[in-house]
Amino acid sequence: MPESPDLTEVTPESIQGLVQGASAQLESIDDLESLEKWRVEYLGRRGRLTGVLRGLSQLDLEQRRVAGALGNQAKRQLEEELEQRTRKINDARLAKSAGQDRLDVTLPGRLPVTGRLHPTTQIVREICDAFIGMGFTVVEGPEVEWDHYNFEMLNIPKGHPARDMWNTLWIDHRNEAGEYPMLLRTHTSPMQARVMESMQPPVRVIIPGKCYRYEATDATHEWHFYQVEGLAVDDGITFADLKGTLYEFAKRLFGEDRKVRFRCDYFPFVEPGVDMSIDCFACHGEGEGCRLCRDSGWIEIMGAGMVHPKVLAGVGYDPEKYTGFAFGLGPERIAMLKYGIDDIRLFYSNDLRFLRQF
Ligand code: FA5
Repeated sequence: MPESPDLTEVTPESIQGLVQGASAQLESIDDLESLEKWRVEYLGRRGRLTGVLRGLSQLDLEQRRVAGALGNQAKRQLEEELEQRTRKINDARLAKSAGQDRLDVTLPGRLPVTGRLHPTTQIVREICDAFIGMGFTVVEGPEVEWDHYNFEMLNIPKGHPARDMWNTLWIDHRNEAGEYPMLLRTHTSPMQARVMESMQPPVRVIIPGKCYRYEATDATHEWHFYQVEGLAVDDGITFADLKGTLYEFAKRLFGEDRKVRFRCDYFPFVEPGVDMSIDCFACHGEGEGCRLCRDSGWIEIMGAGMVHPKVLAGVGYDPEKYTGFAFGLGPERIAMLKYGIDDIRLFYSNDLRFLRQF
């Protein structure tokens, strides 16, 4: 607590002495906390100089006049010195922290880590865009499917040898007849029947989605992979429409000067059935030891055909009136061709070094 002033000592000299002592003390202060203590001691409500000024009233008139003027001048001086000292301490603090946390505005910025679309998603979208541009609509369907749609509606009854074309993962659930009616769909073709059951021609849809097969994996086979199915049904659709549409697709995805080749193939739900190949864009049929086409000059990219009349009849369409074409392709295999990826297992092994390249 500051001492009370002894008013018998309030002389010009004592005021000057008080100011000198206060100034000297102020000079040695270099933190804000001590500065506040100093302010309270001299200039606070009960501070030493404030006490002197308050006590002046007890002096006689002449003494009061002289001491009063000196006292007020002392107060102004100390307040000014306090302000200067405060500024000095603040500047020093700022300079110190600027030195410690120096901000180098010339450093290059740090990019935030952003995610990206999986390469399969990218290629599926690219494939869909090519068909959307030709008037197709995207439809999706269930991955857990009934035997009814995966096989029977596609002209593959129970016991049909063609079931062996699709090694199936069955759901562990028996019906009353002791059969397993549910499975993980082995292809996107079951959506053909589902779509046709839900609408009347004209039909023009593509169905991207995941499929599952009970298969050993190797460089070109995964046990889960994507397919993109296509279906067009209307009055008067011919094999020429199938060829034209798929030729246009090949050009949109692999370049204007692509050639396509159709060869007979068998799928129970199309008649005639074909596989479609594109000419090898790596060696143009002239390579020796070509990784892509194995020197055949052709790369197979999908199965296709004219929708079987039994499939049309099965969903209640009149096969005498309507015809259509369907196709099914594997996007991972397309991405492998397009980007030179030599092992399909890379897509789903979650190696960021692979995924970051797309
Ligand atoms: C089918 O699945 C037929 N549903 C395609 C079809 C649709 C034919 C409509 C006619 C009309 P396939 O089993 O060949 O056909 O498979 C089609 C494509 O799926 C293949 O060309 C391949 O790209 C891809 N595929 C098949 N099995 C695998 C697998 N294990 N791993 C990766 N991709 C596969």
